Amino acid sequence: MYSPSRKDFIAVTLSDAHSRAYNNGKHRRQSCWRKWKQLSRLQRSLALGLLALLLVIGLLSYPSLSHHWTDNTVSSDTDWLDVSHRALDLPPPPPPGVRPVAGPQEPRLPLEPRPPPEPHPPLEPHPPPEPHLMPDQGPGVIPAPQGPGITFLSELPLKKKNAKKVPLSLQKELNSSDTAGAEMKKREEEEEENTDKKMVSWRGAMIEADQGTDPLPSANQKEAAPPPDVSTDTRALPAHSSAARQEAVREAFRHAWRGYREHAWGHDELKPVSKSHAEWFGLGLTLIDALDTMWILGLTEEFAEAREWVEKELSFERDVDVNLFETTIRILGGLLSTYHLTKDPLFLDKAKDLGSRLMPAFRTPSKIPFSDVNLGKGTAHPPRWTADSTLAEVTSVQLEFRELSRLTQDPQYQDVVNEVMRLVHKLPGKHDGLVPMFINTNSGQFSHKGAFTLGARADSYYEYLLKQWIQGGKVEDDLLEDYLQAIEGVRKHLVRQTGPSRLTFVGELSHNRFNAKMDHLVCFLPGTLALGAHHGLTGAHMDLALQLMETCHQMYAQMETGLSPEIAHFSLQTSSSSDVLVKPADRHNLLRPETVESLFYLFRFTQEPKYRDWGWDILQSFNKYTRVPGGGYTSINNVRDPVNPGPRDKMESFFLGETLKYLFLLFSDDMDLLSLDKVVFNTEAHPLPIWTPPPK
Ligand code: DMJ
Repeated sequence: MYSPSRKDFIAVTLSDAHSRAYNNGKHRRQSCWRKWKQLSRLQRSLALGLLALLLVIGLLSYPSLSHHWTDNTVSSDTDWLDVSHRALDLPPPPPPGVRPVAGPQEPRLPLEPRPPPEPHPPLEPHPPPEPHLMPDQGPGVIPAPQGPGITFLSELPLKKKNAKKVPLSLQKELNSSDTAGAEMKKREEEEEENTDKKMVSWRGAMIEADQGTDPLPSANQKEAAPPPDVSTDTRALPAHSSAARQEAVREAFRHAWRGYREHAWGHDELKPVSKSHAEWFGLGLTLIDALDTMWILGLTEEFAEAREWVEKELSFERDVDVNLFETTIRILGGLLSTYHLTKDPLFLDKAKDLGSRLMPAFRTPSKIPFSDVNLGKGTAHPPRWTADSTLAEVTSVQLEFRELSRLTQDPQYQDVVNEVMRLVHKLPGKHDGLVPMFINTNSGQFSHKGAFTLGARADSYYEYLLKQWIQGGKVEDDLLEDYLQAIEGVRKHLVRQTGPSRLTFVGELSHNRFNAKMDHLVCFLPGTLALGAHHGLTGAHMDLALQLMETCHQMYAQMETGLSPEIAHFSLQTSSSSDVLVKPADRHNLLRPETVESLFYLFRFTQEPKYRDWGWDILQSFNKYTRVPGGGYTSINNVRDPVNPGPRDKMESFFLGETLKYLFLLFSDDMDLLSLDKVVFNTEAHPLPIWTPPPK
């Protein structure tokens, strides 16, 4: 049986209403017509005439009314004198006499477009990408640097300005290859094109468009298309901000790494000018020396690729003679510090393997190690011409071997190096704590006595006295005693001031004759003295550190290239026109780290901005005179000749292991990043943990 639903009811109701309305309208139209017909002819004519008149008046008045309506529409926005503000999302300019909000110190602010979204804030190293690289949770171990993830800036083509400033000799190198020249030209054209795209002109001001935040290409992409020679875009960061400077260090590292990766991958050193490589030990020296720097700088892709090489390619089972000291500070130190930063057992395994292969060096009659050891054969020997070892070399492997023992719980490593320190501690022949430069591996006695320096062959002996004391929790009194005595010896016999400007420097002593000569290597000393003062030693050490820091700075600032020579001579005559003199044979610069190392320590302890500025100047000079187009930095022959500094075609591994690392740390605002209360840097800038002292 059918029963109407609610839907049916609504349909019926709607259709009734519709027909009612229709009928009503029809009815209304019919009654109007009837009424019109009932009017007289005169009445109808008057009504029609009136309608026509109204129509004419309406047509005549339309233009002025319509104009008036248009004006009214715009009047609410009359404050916007220039709609381009809106296009750029800018606030309207302030009325005359109103100061911009930013105040006088930022006069350009009203001309700037909106700040780019998230302008690269996370500039600190970021947590590791893989679980096996998680920071250590255990006691006494360095946590991986914390911080938000790094935003990699998109890389822009090499600035034309820079290209023009390339010194003549480097330009020659560039021009020597037609391909390279053509590439450079193409890059310049691309840059011009890019510049056009980047800029938006607004009332004469050139304003940057959005900043890119593209990540670096992956390792695979790199293989397919090697990245161009580019400079990182730091324009979004305030000029001279520490973040911008850190970014500039990253950029320098990437540039150096690009050269190494393309022309020297897995080899010891890059020869950046000839775009080839050099071998010293055949152990990928630069790659390993640079591992922890990449980690600290947050260069995760580069680090991952290098790690893979260590895992798959690095083998110490080789018939190769290596220098005990260099291999220890650069390779063993690099592996140990990378292990501490990453907690990746790969690096500890490699360190153990290497450490055990270096042990034969200590099998000598005196227990003073030989300089060379064959990793594959397990044999060791002194240099061919002598039975002597260099003093700095045998006393600057201790931090690394002691740490290896702590990590492996195998005392053999620390036993051999502690024995060396014990022997040297009680050895006669020191001069108020100063030590000769050689020690005989047969007799265990100092040789070539009478010459004292804090430069080559002795430098890191002094450094490691203090640093071992700090590493061990400041309980090994013999180390401290030797260090304090040595610094007194330095003050008494080696410290002098120049005649003209009273610059304090550390000279040398040769059979009681003072020589006003200072190696650049000695510039580690301000940092070491400051570190000692920080750990509770006398303030007099800090005073000396500050004075020596000024001198090391002058060794750069007074050179035409802004780069220090390898050795400086100082004038003691007040009448002399210059404090710093450079002999022709000493004019080279090897991209050494000691001055920026000390700047890092002094900034950490004083917070004086000038130390950062000095470091920044040095980085600029490296970029101007040692940067090789296409990738890499080179040692140079002549720091006094800015037109032809004379590239040497060699990038030392310590440029990546030390120089750039210390520059990066110098510009870091995070004083807990590798805190100097928690880590001690070995002489190759590899941070190792300070041990928790045993309970007393
Ligand atoms: C580095 O290998 C080490 O810093 C060493 O102690 C001295 N020489 C170089 C850097 O100049």
